[in-house]
Amino acid sequence: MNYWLPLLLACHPSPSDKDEVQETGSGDSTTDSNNDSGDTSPPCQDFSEILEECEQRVRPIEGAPTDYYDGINELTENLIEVLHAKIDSHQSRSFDALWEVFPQTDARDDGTVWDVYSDTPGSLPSYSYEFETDRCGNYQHEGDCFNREHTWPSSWFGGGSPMKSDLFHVVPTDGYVNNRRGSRPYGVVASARWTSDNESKVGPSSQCGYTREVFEPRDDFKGDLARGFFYMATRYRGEDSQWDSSDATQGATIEPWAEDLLRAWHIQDPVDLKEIARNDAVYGIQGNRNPFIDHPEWVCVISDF
Ligand SMILES: [Ca+2]
Ligand SMILES: [Ca+2]
Repeated sequence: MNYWLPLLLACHPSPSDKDEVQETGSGDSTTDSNNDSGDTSPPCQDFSEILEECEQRVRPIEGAPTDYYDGINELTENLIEVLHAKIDSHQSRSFDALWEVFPQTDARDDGTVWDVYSDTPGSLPSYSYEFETDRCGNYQHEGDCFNREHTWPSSWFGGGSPMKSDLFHVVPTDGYVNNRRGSRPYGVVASARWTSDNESKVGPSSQCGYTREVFEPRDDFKGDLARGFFYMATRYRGEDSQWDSSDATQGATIEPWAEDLLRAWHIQDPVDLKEIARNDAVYGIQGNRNPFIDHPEWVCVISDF
């Protein structure tokens, strides 16, 4: 289906002549400026204002399934634990099988692959893929083929099952862009060192408290990817003893800077029809749901992923 996505406000500063933002040194995400020392670099990005608006701006979805969440609501004590128990023990497919199920979960209206690293909502993308014939394989350039992207990078969870093939975080994306992302955390790029055809970016982070390289997806998909992270933190909560840490995560928990970022993206890019359809499709395959697509308002209630 085609639909209009809301025009999203990009609220990050546009750096002019500096490639790198300055370290704040404090790691304090409430700092909103590092400009008091007389340098001319743009202020680092801070999300504290938008995060305060979570409950006002994130509204419940009309028509969300009720049977699945029987007895669970935003007043439920230990909501994240209760949701963990609800979505745990899903029916896992093999990693190989994902090639076969992607047409059910990630097809555009015209039957091509809906790749969030190349899609350009509202206009024709510069390339598109057929599910059967465009699987990677080798690639040298953007547009060569698609593969299976772990949006929560596999090195962060040790590559094991069932995480490796959990469709709530594995999506078909261009192989070359996937490779440029590597296992960088998602973030907001201060000054792009590389930009994909759909303006996904790689470069140093502009966020207060984190200045290393990040991958910034297109605005239209920031919320989608954030809700995938909230699913992962909930589904695998307490089952992460074999997981590695990363700059953005410790086991299945999300580090404060990354959690601020993902919560902001959740607010800025609300649940849309693409995600609702995908949640239903994955439910048909795995037997579990992403609660934060059905109930985005629950993200505001949970204090720590
Ligand atoms: Ca979106
Ligand atoms: Ca956390």
